[in-house]
Amino acid sequence: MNVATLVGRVLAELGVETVFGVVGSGNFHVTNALVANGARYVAARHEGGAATMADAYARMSGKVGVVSVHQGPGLTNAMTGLAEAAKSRTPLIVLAGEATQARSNFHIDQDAMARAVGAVALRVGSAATAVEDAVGAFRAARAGATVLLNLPLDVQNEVAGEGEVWSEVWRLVVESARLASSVPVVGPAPGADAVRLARLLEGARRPVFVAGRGARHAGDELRALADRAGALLATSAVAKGLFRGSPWNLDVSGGFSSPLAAELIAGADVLVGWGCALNMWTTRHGRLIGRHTRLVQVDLDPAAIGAHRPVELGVVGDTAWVARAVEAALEGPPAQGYRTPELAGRIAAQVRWRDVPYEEETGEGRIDPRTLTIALDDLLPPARVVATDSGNFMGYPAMFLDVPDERGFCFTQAFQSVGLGLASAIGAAVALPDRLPVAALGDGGALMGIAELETVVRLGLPMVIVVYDDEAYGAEVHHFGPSGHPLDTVTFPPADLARIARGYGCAAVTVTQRADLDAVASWLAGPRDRPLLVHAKVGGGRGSWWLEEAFRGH
Ligand SMILES: Cc1ncc(C[n+]2csc(CCOP(=O)(O)OP(=O)(O)O)c2C)c(N)n1
Ligand SMILES: [Mg+2]
Repeated sequence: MNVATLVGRVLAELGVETVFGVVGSGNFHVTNALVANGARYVAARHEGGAATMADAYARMSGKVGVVSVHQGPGLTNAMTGLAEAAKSRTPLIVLAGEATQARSNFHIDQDAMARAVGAVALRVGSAATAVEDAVGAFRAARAGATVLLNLPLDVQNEVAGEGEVWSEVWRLVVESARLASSVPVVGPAPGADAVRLARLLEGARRPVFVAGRGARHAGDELRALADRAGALLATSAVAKGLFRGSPWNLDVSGGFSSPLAAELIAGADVLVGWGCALNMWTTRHGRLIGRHTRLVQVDLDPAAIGAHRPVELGVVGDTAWVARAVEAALEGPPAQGYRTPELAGRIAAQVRWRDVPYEEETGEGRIDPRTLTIALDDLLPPARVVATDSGNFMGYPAMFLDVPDERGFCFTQAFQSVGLGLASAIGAAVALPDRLPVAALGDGGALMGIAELETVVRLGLPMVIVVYDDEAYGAEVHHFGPSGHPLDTVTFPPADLARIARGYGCAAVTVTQRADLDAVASWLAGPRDRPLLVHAKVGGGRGSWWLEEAFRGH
């Protein structure tokens, strides 16, 4: 067995079930070894797509994502997806061939590439260390790193011993399997800080919890604690869906908040961020935090406490564990807190965006994106996973599409790259085969990532791809247009996206008014044997109201 084969086998033994990639000579053996040992290989058409699929897969499955690429250009093509994964601390391993000879056409400084985007660069050093190196990469990923595991071409071909190597593998496998189990990682004991938080909550009249990525596993614990403390529940965008079904759910805190949600979050007297950075997005640059709101942050990472804004109290520890500790420390009967009967009625009637009245702007061959999205929300089955691309349109799916839980929304937006949405939806679909995958894209992002449409068709994914087509980079149009700048660089002639999609093997419909969505209902009725692309010609007259917020962040 050579080293490449050994590394693939070790990763399969560690529980890697799915690997995304584009195979060339430098990652051929490692990928085949994964497959030979039971992993599913998903061929992407571009490494940027492969990396994003693996990222989305990891987020939605809770498992380590693995992407396999050729040395040099295979890795450079993957970089945007890797930057997104690293910024989101997605547990991900990139298996990349590595040309160590400086004169090779494929040679680049791969370590520097990885470091530049916040990934950790590791290497399989020799046949003697191959098992340890592979396990080390898996463990680093498991702990929340995006890891580049370089596979130098000469080392790949070394012969790896069998006997003693395998006993070492099994020892490490058992150890790592423990790490990989679904038990949340536990940080230092919260102790006195948890008690302080309990006292703060006991004194609170209007507590609000905002849960972020670091609390996606802690929904039950946070609901239980919120019930005791009388708190309202919200999430950052990446944790959307976590509190679905609770009558006290305000949905997303930040630019996507409905007017009522924003009012109630800003009205909190104690606001606790759970595994949530409390960054400019989640707080609308601080405007969702009232002048007298006492701010608390709970995070596994001590460096995250107060990183974006000063907090009165920081509690270091796993969010589920801290929530349980705080609940145990609470004294007295459950408090009413923010949860008045009057407020329950207002939340039920007004907290959803679709219940906020608007003046419809459908006409002249273009559908209002709000009307479109609300209609889709009614048509699409609840068991869905929604992935969005970036752009002006992005707020519509984020605000008007309901999702069943925290695995219903795949938001690969830490790097704010356009073009990742379709691949995100593929990774999410592979992770959650029992749900209807929905990709929400702008025309710009759709055309940037369109190579993966063939992947959707080839995999037979029953995906609904909604393209909000304004024939423009709408984000730029709405940002620069009002000041009178020329917009020729950011506007495009019409493209027949439905026809393009049919060329890839999709079913497709062009939508300019509500009635055109009947075709979506027919597709949903079955057999759903090919994906459906909904080419929605949306009105481009106005920027979405959250966009202004986005540009403040530049
Ligand atoms: C890779 C990348 N290139 C460029 C940008 C800048 N940018 C932000 S939004 C946007 C427009 C996207 O257009 P589209 O997908 O049609 O969405 P729209 O804004 O029109 O709704 C661009 C080019 C970016 N964020 N990422
Ligand atoms: Mg557009």
